[in-house]
Amino acid sequence: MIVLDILGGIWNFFATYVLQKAPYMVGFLTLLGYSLMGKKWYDTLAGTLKAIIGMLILNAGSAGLTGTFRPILAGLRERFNLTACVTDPYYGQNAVQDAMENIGKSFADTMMLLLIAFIINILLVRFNRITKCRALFTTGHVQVQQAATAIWLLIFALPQLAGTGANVPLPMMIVMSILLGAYWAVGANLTIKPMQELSDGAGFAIAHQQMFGIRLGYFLSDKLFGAKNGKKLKKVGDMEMPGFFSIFNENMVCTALLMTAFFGAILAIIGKPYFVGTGDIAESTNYVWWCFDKSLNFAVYLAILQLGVRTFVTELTASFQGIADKLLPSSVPGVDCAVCFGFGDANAVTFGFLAGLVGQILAILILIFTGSPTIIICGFVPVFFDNATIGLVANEKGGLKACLIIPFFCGLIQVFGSALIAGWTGLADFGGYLGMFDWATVWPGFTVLMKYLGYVGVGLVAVILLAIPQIEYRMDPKGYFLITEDYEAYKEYKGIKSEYDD
Ligand code: ASC
Repeated sequence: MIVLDILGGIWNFFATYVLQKAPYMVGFLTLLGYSLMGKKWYDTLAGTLKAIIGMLILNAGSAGLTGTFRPILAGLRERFNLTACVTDPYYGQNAVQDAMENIGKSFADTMMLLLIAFIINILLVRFNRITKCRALFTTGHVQVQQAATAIWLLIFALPQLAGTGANVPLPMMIVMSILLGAYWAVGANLTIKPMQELSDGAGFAIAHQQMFGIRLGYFLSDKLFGAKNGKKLKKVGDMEMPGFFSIFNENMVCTALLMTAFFGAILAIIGKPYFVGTGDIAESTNYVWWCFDKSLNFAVYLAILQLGVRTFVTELTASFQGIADKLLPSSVPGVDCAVCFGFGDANAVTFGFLAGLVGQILAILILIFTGSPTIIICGFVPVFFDNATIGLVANEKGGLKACLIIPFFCGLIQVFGSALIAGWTGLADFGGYLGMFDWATVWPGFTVLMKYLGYVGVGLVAVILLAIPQIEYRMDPKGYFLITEDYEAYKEYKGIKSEYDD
């Protein structure tokens, strides 16, 4: 009994403070990796601390962005008295909790679900000579949000599995863990190629909420806008701006100017009285200057975020070699999408975001003017993190045009997809939905299959997911594992010459 209690205590501690908290999860993996490599204890300690601190810095940047700009976008809802559903992972999680309580279900099993799904992810990677999955999900906060949303979608699609009691019954837990675990392994795996190319083989994948979106954006950018007949691609970073416009070449300046224009417009629409009412500013505050200050802070948080990436990425990927050598062959860690903001053309982050914002705003106007029963308000997290990431990848593959056009369409899809699924499953009534790309496309698709085909649908979803890495593998059996094992050899094999080699 005592042993069990102690084990339970350790597990609880691990689940609460490590598994769910990306910085400590990254630190734990770094510690494990360096220990497996037999590094000196003080190097291991230093590396682990750097990884944790880097990730904490990244979080500070990300939280600063979200904390500053989320209230502004959400303010649009208040200002126009809309009963609208906000697309935001945190709002979405709260909405699920409220919705669960409303039908008398408890949310307490989420941690168990997370653990089982994580183990499935590990197993899929461990046996990757068969499964072809090469990426381990490490972003705990995202996993919690996804587990919450997936639970609701499954209860909606398969009410017979949900039972009548307060707890989620075992069969439902099993179905969910398999689907989620497979989604994590397969989704993160899909981002390996785009990320290795973007970062010139830094050795990470994205474990976030737009993994299918990244691969789709990568694919379409290449097909529609990619360099053809040896012509050089015109990327965001290649733009030669004349005269005044040359100041846009500087990332911080570009971000500051564009954000001032965009947020200035939104803040002008919302108006000062709203923010005086919320207590954000005093009556005497100069509103124009306040807006200017907010907009400049966008560039500040972005710079912080990039510093965080630089601090931790090398430690994590270098130490992960130990894990890949000893425990999970040919694998890479899956990390927060913001990590890729440290690579590629920095301005592509800003352009992708703004193009996505235009798409989302257009989609919202269409919803309003067509009298849609569900109105969406774009939350900051999906519109920024999804579209900036996809824009960055699109720019790398298809240049400036792709960087603007692909995120624009993603913006439309994020809003329409979220409106459909949140309205249909009833989450819109609770005020929020996760709203990120995969959860506005892939998961609604899964929900349709399961709702109409029942258990056959569940099987189909699992088969579809697991087939994806198999297909990718068969398209390039020689390069598939080489790309994670030895990127230089992969480049040689592919005849890729990267700009970093000069
Ligand atoms: C999310 C989420 C966040 C952000 C962050 C981006 O989905 O919940 O807090 O994106 O992970 O860095």
